[in-house]
Amino acid sequence: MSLNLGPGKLFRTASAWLCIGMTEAAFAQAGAAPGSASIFSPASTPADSIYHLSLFVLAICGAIFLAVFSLLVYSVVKFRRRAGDDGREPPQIYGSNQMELAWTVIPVLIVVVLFLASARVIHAVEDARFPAGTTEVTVVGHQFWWEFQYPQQGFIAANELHVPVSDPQHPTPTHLTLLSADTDHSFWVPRLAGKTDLIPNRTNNMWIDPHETGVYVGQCAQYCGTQHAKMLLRVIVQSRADFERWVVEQRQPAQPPGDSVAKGRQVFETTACVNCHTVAGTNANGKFGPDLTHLMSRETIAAGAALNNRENLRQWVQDPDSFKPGALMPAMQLDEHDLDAVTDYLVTLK
Ligand code: HEC
Ligand SMILES: [Cu+2]
Repeated sequence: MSLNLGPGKLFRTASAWLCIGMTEAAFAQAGAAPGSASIFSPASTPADSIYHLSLFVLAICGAIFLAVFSLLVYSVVKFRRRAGDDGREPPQIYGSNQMELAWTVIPVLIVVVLFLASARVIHAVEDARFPAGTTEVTVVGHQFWWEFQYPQQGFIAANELHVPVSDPQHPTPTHLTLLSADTDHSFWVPRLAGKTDLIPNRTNNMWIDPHETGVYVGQCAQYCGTQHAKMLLRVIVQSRADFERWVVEQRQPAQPPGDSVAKGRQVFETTACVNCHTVAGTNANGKFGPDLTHLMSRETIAAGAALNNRENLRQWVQDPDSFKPGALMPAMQLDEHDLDAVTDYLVTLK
């Protein structure tokens, strides 16, 4: 048997494992070019505070490790067994007040320092005040996708959270209210903030103020069922103008589709799709699955499990399990003709 592991492959395997939460690997699998998910490149105030706190804690722990490890190595080497030892026990020391005091007081001081440093960051992040113009988004965790409600603007999106960029001089943060429709989830975009859980019958909060435009990837960080690992999320940070443009588009009801897709629309509206999905401006007003009004404005479907294109949409409707085994959308058992028609209709939902 030959083990085919060149150094390049070993390195790639090791770095893939190092990817925080494997999010990057999961996105790479879906074929969508991911941004970084590294906690070491914060791009928003809460993530930045946490990053600096971690460096501080790491430095203190590193110093403790070095001190203890050097003493250990020193003792092991210095007092090792040598040829010609007489085999007697060394002198035993009992009740040294100095030693007892030293190893009680120093650790207590270290813990107090770590506690105060952490409390400061928790206070700064949790008790932040929000300037006028803060964007409000209510995030609802579902098995296994994200619902994003924009109450100020009055529309609902899914899986890809759009927010305006925030200039550190004049911050325009986004405040997130976190709810859950079923079980525990956790909202985590490593470059933007720490994790916060979404818990049924409880309201949690967090905020982000991304300093640069771009795509930030994250995922559900709390095991919530079989497809938890494919409950990915993307935050699309846009300039104020681009964000406003996106909001205007999202607020529109679905464009009335042309006659060419009338058949597909009819299939959609006369099957169970409408019980689970909303398409604004039609009789489809289900809430169990993602809002499809502007389906085609998303780059991925099924919470990042696949790229959003015609082929994947068709396959998704035919058999969601082929992307996400255990996803809560049933295979709809449409015949080939209806499947094509409904896919034609879906791709008009711009
Ligand atoms: C029992 C409820 C249910 C029915 C019926 C249903 N869906 Fe879904 N659908 C879901 C759920 C739940 C998801 C999210 C799955 C996930 O990402 O884990 C979903 C996801 C989707 C998506 C991907 C949306 C996105 O942005 O990620 C599309 C497209 C879709 N459904 C189309 C349809 C069509 C077309 C029909 C009818 C032929 C249909 N669905 C019937 C529940 C349903
Ligand atoms: Cu989850």
